[in-house]
Amino acid sequence: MNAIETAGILAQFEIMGAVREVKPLGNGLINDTYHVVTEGESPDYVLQRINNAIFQDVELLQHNIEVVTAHIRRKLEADGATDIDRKVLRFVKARDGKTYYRDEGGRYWRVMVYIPDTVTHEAVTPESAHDAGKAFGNFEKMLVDVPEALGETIPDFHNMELRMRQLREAVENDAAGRLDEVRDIVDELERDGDEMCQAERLYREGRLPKRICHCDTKVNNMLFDKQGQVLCVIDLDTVMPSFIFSDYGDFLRTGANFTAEDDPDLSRVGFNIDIFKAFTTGYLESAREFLTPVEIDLLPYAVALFPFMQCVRFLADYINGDTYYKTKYPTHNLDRARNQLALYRDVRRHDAAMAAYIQELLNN
Ligand code: GN1
Ligand code: MG
Repeated sequence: MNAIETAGILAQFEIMGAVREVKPLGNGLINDTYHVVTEGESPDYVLQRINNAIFQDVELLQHNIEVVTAHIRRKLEADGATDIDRKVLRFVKARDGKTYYRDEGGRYWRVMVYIPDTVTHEAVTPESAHDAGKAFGNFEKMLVDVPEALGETIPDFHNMELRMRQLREAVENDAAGRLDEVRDIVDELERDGDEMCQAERLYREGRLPKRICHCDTKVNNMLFDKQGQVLCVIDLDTVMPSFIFSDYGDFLRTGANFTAEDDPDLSRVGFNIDIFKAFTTGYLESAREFLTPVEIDLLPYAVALFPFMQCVRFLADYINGDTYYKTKYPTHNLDRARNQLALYRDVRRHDAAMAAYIQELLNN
């Protein structure tokens, strides 16, 4: 993006101070993000292009984010918190009063105030896993009484029944002629599919709530201060109503795998119970006071659900001929699917150990 272009976009927002420099920020895969450095005492800003191919309803997306950040801000104020502008994001209004701007090319932009002197982590350690569990649990806790209904920024994002239907459709069509090669995986997924869809059934029976969740709980979606204290949770595009399993289970899917989700060497795939313990300890420190007994009982299910769901999604994409996920080589999605299946199996071997650990935490 050139300087004239950015200047034109920034001019649409009520920012203070003269812009000195605009440079790329972070390593997000979805949106384009820039750090806007200003002269003198004015705050710096973050400029983001919202990927509206993935988030198709930007109005709804920004509405969710406005409601959530305003609610968190009120909670922090009521608690007498200090440094509130470092603990919740602040979005800058565009000239028309909205928190986003659509340019002539149909691209969507938003601006937030940059929080200086922060640190992010890429690697999950027992310590950062504990802090992440506590931070994401606290995020959910602050949002249990959001006064307005929020929408799903990606409809049915973590709906396991939908993901099974998509797999069955892929199998039916066999668009890329790859089905024969993956029959054994499809059969294994079908064997456990019903069990993995229990959250949707419990929801229909009124026994499981949806709450406002983050739905992208990675360790790099938290900001820490220079002393190592968690400041806030960021990357709020997927904040939407979901089962709390989304936040709890998806963190462990990546954080507690001994290797990357696309490692083709399955001997390296496995469930790291130490990360599970640290994350669960932190999560329950902040979340146990609002979770229902059904939600708590199903935490081990949530740990299994996410590698299972991700296997279904990768495999369906492989059968469809790689239309959703970016791939680097022809069997990339297949390697990912096998990796997630291996993780799923290993998680299931820890069902009893996970339940026992959670019980131990509740007894203390
Ligand atoms: C996608 O792009 P990334 O890594 O943030 C996907 C997640 C998957 C993940 C698997 C919108 O997220 O749901 O878990 O890939 N996001 C979307 O690597 O589909
Ligand atoms: Mg991110």
